[in-house]
Amino acid sequence: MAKAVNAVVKLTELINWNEYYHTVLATQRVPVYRDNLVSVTPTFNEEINNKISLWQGDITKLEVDAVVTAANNGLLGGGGVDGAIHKAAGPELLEECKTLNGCETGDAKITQGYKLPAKHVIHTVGPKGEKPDLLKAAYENCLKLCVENNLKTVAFPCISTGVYGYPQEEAAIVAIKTIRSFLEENPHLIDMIVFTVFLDNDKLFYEKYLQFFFPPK
Ligand code: AR6
Repeated sequence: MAKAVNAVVKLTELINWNEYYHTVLATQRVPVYRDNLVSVTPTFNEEINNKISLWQGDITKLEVDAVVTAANNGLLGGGGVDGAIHKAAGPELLEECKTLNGCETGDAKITQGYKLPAKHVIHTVGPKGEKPDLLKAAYENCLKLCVENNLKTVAFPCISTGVYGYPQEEAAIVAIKTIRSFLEENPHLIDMIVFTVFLDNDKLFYEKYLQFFFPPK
């Protein structure tokens, strides 16, 4: 039977990065050509690899503690992933956003999830164009909010890579590298981080760089 279009996607339906590598990528592993990514090559860490997932789809469908949205400084709605999240969450989300007094670039704020399957929405504002420090700060501040609010599962979209024009490949590197550092420093604070990709080429970039920053066995 075909799945309903509005079906909620539970985390139990997703596979973690270890499984993804050994099944989906089994016959089509992508070599990483760039050797200037970090001074030290990351090592295999099974616990950390089990805490991340690469998933292609509509983030509004995910049943997680928090979904991250890529908003603008006003936090009053927009297009892209933010438009989709506001549409799916319903008008109460905008009402709560009006009380937040906007958000600085690189910072993040939290609200309820309303009609979304996700309990909360974390609103972050990524940089316009390639500004790695601000993009890194956006990911870090979202994770900080997760920790402060005891949220254990979170899904990120590819922040800044749509309307804000951050080059997709460079943004994937920053996102993955930042999450690897966070999980290494805080191995027990988060249970699952979902890298949610919407576009096919983002999926390829994430497959490529996850292999480098989260090397499987
Ligand atoms: N689920 C997952 N990812 C999505 C979805 C979705 N439903 N829809 C789009 N994406 P963008 P930005 C991907 O433009 O570049 C807004 O108007 C999309 O393919 O949403 O940070 C805000 O109000 C891309 O990979 O965010 C701001 O003004 C990624 O989400 C501005 O856009 C981010 O693209 C923010 O621009």
